[in-house]
Amino acid sequence: MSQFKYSEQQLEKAFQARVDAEQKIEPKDWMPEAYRKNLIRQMSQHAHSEVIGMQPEGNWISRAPTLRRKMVLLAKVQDEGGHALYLYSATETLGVTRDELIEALHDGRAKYASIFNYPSLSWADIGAIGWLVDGAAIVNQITLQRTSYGPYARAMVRICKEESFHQRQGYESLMVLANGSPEQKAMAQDALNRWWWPALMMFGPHDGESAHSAQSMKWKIKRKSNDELRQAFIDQTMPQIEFLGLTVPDPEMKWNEQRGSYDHGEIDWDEFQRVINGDGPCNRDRIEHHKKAHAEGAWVRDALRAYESKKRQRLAA
Ligand code: BYC
Repeated sequence: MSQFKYSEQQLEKAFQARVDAEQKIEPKDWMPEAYRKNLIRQMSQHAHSEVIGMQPEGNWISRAPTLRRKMVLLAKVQDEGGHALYLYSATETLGVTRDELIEALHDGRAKYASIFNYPSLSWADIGAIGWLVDGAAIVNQITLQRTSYGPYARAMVRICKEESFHQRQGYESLMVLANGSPEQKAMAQDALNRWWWPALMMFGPHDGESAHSAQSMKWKIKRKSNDELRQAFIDQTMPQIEFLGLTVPDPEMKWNEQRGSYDHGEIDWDEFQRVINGDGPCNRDRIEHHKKAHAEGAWVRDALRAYESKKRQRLAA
C-alpha cells in the first residue's frame, strides 16, 4: 500500500511505535523531517569531532618518545580518520552530501567536541587524551550502539571496539609515567589537571539545560542523558585515578555512600559556552588547519571523481 494513503500524523504514530518497539529505522524508511535533521546534526558533529580530534594527537606523532609509542599513536590517529569515514557515510544516507557537511563545519554552523579546542602541551597529554577523552567517548558511544537509526548504531559497534583499545593504550601510557621519575609523575598529574574538566564537558550541558535531549530520548537517538553519562564516567574513572596515585583536580569530589556514586564540583559552564561558541584556546587554529588540509586535498577528490566517471562511461559503453 502506498504511504500517500496515510496522513502525516498516522505516519508519525507508526514511526514512534517502531522506535518504541526497538526496531531500527533504515535510510529508506519514512521518518519525521525533524528526526532526520536532528540526526544529521548529531552524527555530522560526531564525524567532525573525530577529524578535528586528530589534530591535538597529530601534534605529537613526530615527537613520540619511542618507536613503539609512535606506531601506536599513528595507528590511533588513522583509526579516528576511519571513524569519521563511517560516520560521514552513515550521515550521507540521510540525504546530505559530504561537501555540505564540511561547509557547515567551516562556516561555524556545525560544532565538534569542545575538548579538541584545548592544546596538547606535553607527551603526557597524549596518554590523557586516550584515557580520558576516549574513555568519556566510549561511555557515551556504548549507549549509541542502541540508537534508533540503523546506520549510526552499526557504525558505533565498530567504533566502540577501536575506542576501547584507544582508552587502554592511553591508560597504559600514563601508568608508565605515573610510576616513572618524579618529573614524569608530575607531567602525568599536570595532564590530568588540564584535561579533567574539559573531559566532563564532553557530555554536554546539564539535562535541564540540554536543548535536544528530551526529543532525542523520545526518538531513542540518545539512550542516556548527559548527566547520567557524565556520572557513569566519573564513577568509572575515579578508581583509575587512585590506582595511578594521582589526584583529581576537584576538591569537592567525594564518595557518596548513600547514592553509591561520587559527588563532584560544578563545571565552569561559562568556559564551556565560550569554547562551543568558537572562543576556546585553539578553535581558530583547528578550523584554519582543517580548511588548509581540505583545500590541499582537492586534487585527490578531483582525481577520484574523474576516475569514477571514466569507469562509469566504460561500463556504459
Ligand atoms: N562539544 O542539547 P545538547 C572522539 C552542543 S570524538 C561541543 O545537550 P545533544 C575522539 C550541542 O551540539 C567523540 N558542543 O546536545 C576523537 C548543542 O548545540 P547545537 C565525540 C556541544 O546533541 C578523536 C548544544 O551544545 N562524540 O571520541 O543532545 C580523538 C546543546 O547541547 C557539546 C560524539 O559526538 C560538546 N561537548 O547532546 C579522540 C557523540 N555538548 O548542535 C577521541 C555523539 C553539547 O544545537 N553526540 N554541545 O548547535 C552526542 O552524544 C551528543 O551530541 C552530545 C550532546 C551528548 C555531545
